Amino acid sequence: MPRKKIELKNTVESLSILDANGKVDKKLEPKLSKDELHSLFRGLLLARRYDERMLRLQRQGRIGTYGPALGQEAAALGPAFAITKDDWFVPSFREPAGMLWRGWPMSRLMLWWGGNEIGSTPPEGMNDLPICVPVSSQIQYGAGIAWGCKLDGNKSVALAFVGDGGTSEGDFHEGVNCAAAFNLPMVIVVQNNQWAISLPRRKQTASETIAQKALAYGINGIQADGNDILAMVTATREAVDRARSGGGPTLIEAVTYRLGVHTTADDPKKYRTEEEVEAWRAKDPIDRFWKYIQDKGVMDEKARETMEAEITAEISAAVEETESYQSNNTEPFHHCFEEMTPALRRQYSEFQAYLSGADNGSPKSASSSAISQLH
Ligand SMILES: Cc1ncc(C[n+]2csc(CCOP(=O)(O)OP(=O)(O)O)c2C)c(N)n1
Ligand SMILES: [Mg+2]
Repeated sequence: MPRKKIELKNTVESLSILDANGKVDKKLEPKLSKDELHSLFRGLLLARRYDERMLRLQRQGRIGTYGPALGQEAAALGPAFAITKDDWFVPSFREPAGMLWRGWPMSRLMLWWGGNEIGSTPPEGMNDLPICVPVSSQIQYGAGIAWGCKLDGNKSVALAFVGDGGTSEGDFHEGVNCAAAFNLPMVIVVQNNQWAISLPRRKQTASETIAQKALAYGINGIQADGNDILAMVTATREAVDRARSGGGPTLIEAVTYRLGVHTTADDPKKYRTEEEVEAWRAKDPIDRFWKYIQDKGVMDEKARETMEAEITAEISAAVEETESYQSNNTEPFHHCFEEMTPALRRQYSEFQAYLSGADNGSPKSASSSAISQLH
């Protein structure tokens, strides 16, 4: 038996199209119309300004905990852009850019972060799952949905997101292995933002890249610059085409960085340096795309000012809508099951008795503003 190199049929590449200075690699530049470039920029900016506003709302005590996605906008928006309405969008918690793109009302995302179940209701007609915090559960959901799509023969693809930390979970392995073994129409985007709370990427896995894990599963993998929206659109388009035409799943490692706190309950100064953050700030996904679209004549400073003003107004209207939402405190009972289970029905009537004060506990108002109810 000779000793020889095993040639694997799948490959792992790395892809970068727009560099940190906004300079494009002409050979790799995807074909996008001016309208598409304009709306992609708006999607990035909307997500950035939403994120900034959410952080302020939290600091003012007007929402609960918030997990910012600052710096990761392109890694979420590029993939969302590359799928259709009939494809499935399975987010974790750092994809507001993708969710807003898919039509989630901003006020609903705000309600979610305020702890209200209404925030888990997907936009009408969209195949979307809500924000989901259990790390790596998204890969199980995505594989299950992709399996359903394959059995139905409906040509839809499931796009699921997970973090670098999530790749160490059993759920990740089971989900990707299932998708690979059953050749399911699934695209897995790992947002490698270099940290899992305080654990750095280098301690997360001994693998040189996360993308190469694809090889062991027998699927294609690609490492894309996650701060380069053109690379993310291209990588996802290729993966979606492959999945839709029966070529199975793809693992996309989006190399990005969490510029902000893990959540508002975290202080990153305790575990990482300001120099590291600054080095990544120089690779900001929005700044480089802005240079690119200016060079292409898509937008100028004046058009951006108008866009900024529109976005500010849109966000303020969403805050107002969120804060005027009248909670009746019973949403969690209605949003888990199509029909309440007997145990839940019993708890529901006990809770109603509590709200009316009939149980001799502390009577509570059932109709103050949404935000005050959400803590
Ligand atoms: C199953 C599970 N275990 C632990 C947690 C607590 N937790 C929330 S986020 C997080 C780190 C996740 O890191 P990563 O996957 O890199 O995603 P990131 O937060 O960087 O986006 C942990 C441990 C959780 N939400 N779910
Ligand atoms: Mg991470």
